[in-house]
Amino acid sequence: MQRVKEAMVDLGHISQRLIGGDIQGVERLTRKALDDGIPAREILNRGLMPGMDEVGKKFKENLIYIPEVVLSAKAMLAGMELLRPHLEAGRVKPSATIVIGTVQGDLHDIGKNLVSMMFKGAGFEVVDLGIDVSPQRFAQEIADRKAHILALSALLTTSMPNMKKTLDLLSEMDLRQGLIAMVGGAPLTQAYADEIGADGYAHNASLAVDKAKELLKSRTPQSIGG
Ligand code: B12
Repeated sequence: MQRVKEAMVDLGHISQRLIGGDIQGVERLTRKALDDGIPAREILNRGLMPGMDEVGKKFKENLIYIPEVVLSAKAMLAGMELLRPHLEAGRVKPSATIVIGTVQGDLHDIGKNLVSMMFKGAGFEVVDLGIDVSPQRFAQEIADRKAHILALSALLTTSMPNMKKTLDLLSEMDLRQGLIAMVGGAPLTQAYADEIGADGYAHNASLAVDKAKELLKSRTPQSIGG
């Protein structure tokens, strides 16, 4: 008897589940999409991300409130967790060490986690310090790990100044020389990055990888594998 093939997951349904804060639904459909052979990046870019964008819009317009956003964020993180091994696959010998974290006063970590995953996928050694990271902690880790790149994330206009505080402390401690400082997060701009003396800014996780490679290449042509 001929078997009827089950339909492939519609990635729009993942977005809808995410907007509805349905953690299990997002997990189930993400798993199914992977089983269907849909590439992890496509699931991320056409399923999870548009859902989170919509959540952001609704939150801004006061159509939903913090408890709903928390559920959607949890659903996003649950989906990302399933994609993680695929996004990080194909690791080669680490070409550089990156210390990454969300700056002090800021608890947003979805974007930072994505950037971190993409960096790992590109073969970098990533030390993720998490959220609400003080300038002192960043400085300590940069020194201890002999990191090549510092990647700072901020989602709040009120926490953005802590990026500058971190960079200023690194300069004071003589840790800024040779270190590439990258910044990112929804409210950031290239102009702000320039203003605080960062070396690089990127609008999303894929561009963050390109930027990191470009900056490394310009500093030490032989240190990066491409
Ligand atoms: C989810 C969310 C939350 C969740 C966070 C859960 C979590 N685990 O992260 C919760 C509910 C906890 C939350 C809390 C709050 N939030 Co909130 N939140 C959001 C929301 C809806 C989505 C953010 C997100 O995850 N986007 C998806 C990711 C993938 O995108 P991303 O973070 O921008 O990251 C990408 C790029 O920016 C870039 N990137 C990110 N980091 C880096 C780093 C580097 C180095 C590089 C190169 C690139 C890079 O690459 C990423 C991937 O492509 C935004 C709305 C929005 N439009 O951003 C509001 C938003 C950021 N929140 C906001 C506010 C006000 C708050 C609260 C103050 C609310 C309150 N009254 O309590 C608190 C603050 C808590 C705190 N101290 O941090 C405001 C900020 C406004 C402002 N001008 O500062 C926003 C913009 C909503 C709004 N329009 O009002 N929030």
